[in-house]
This record gives sequence, C-alpha cells and structure tokens, in this order.
Amino acid sequence: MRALQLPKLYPLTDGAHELMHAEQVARLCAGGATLIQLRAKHASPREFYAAAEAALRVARAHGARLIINDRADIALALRADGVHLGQDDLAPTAARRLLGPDAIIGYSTHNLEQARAAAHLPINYIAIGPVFATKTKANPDPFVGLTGVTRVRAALPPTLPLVAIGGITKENARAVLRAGADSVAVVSALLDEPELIAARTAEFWQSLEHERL
Ligand code: 3NM
Repeated sequence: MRALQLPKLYPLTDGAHELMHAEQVARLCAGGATLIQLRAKHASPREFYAAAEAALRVARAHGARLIINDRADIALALRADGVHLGQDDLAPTAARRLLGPDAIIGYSTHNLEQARAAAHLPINYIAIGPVFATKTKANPDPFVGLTGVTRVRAALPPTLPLVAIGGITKENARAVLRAGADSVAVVSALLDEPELIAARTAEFWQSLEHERL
C-alpha cells in the first residue's frame, strides 16, 4: 500500500443531479479536478456500473483519477482507481483483498470513536463528516465542526491523510484545512449550478492555492 498524496480539493459527483455523472466529471475536470468520487446513492447496480464506466472514460481522458463510492465490486470490474467505503459497506480489509495493494481505499467516519477505530485499517485516507450542516446527504450524522476535524487529526497517525466533508464551501475551506484536513470533499458548492461547474471548481482551486499550509 503506497502513501497517497491527496489533492486539496476532492469533488464528488451527485446522483440526484440533472447532469449525468460523466458530464459532471467532464466539467469538474475542466475546472482542474484531479481526483473525483462517483457517488450514485439511488442507482441500481447496473445503472451504477454504466454511469461509472462512462465517467471513468472521461476521467481517464483528462488524466484524473476516479474513486467509486460504496461498491468495491464495481471498482474492481472497471479497474477504477479505488473505492470509497461507508461504515456499512464491505469492510476495508475485505475490499483491500479484492482490489489489491495499488487501489485507493477511502473510509467514511462520522465521529472520533469511528476515526480511532479506522486508524489501522488498510486504507489510504479517512474521511470525517459532516463538518458543517449539509443538504446533500440523507440522514447525516451530527456535524463535527472544525474542532472535530482537529480532534480526529490529532488521533490519527500523521501519515494517514484526512479528508473533510459536509457543508464545505470556497469560503470555509481554508479554515477546514487549517483545522487539520489534508483535503476537502465537496458536492453542492461545485455542482449546484450546472453551467458554472467548471468555473466554480477553478475558483475553488485558486482560493486554496493561495493558502500556504
Ligand atoms: N458524506 P455537500 S456529508 C456525501 O458526513 C457526504 O460522511 C458526508 O455534500 C459524511 O458538500 C456528505 O453538498 C455530503 O455538503 C457532502
């Protein structure tokens, strides 16, 4: 398992969006995204596979990496760059067995206890969230705030990258990075207006590049 250098901005696609996943990926890549997660909560496995196949083709054409949310089987079948697992998905140890040492495996946690329990799993990054209130996720856990990010960072091995998610915008992202996250995962602040996805992504990047961490 190699150490993963995460980009500071990690966009996710949204299955509820009016644009298809592949088109969301195209616009996110046009704005400079290099690592994207495909998130399709209500798709059937067959729909999910087809959407992921199309999105992966676009990501590869742009030289970006694509992580599949929830489904290690689909990541494996498509030779995607990795999988992002939730607390109720296939366990990270089993996903690692399936996908091998080179796949990126990310793992969602929602509080300090879960993050501590995840620290020594065979994963490439931990996500903590929601940091702030979010409308994107159904039944979100209580938000952890910036202090939650700092506490989780302090409880993890320094070499394990931390992704923060939930309610993150261009305006609050720098504070989240300063609180200890290596990367911010973002849905609505990038995707809310279909015509502005590339521009919003580019502006988000610019706002982070001025940040000296
Ligand atoms: N996971 P937005 S919060 C997909 O807490 C997701 O693990 C979360 O969307 C978690 O950037 C979240 O629009 C939604 O708030 C993120």
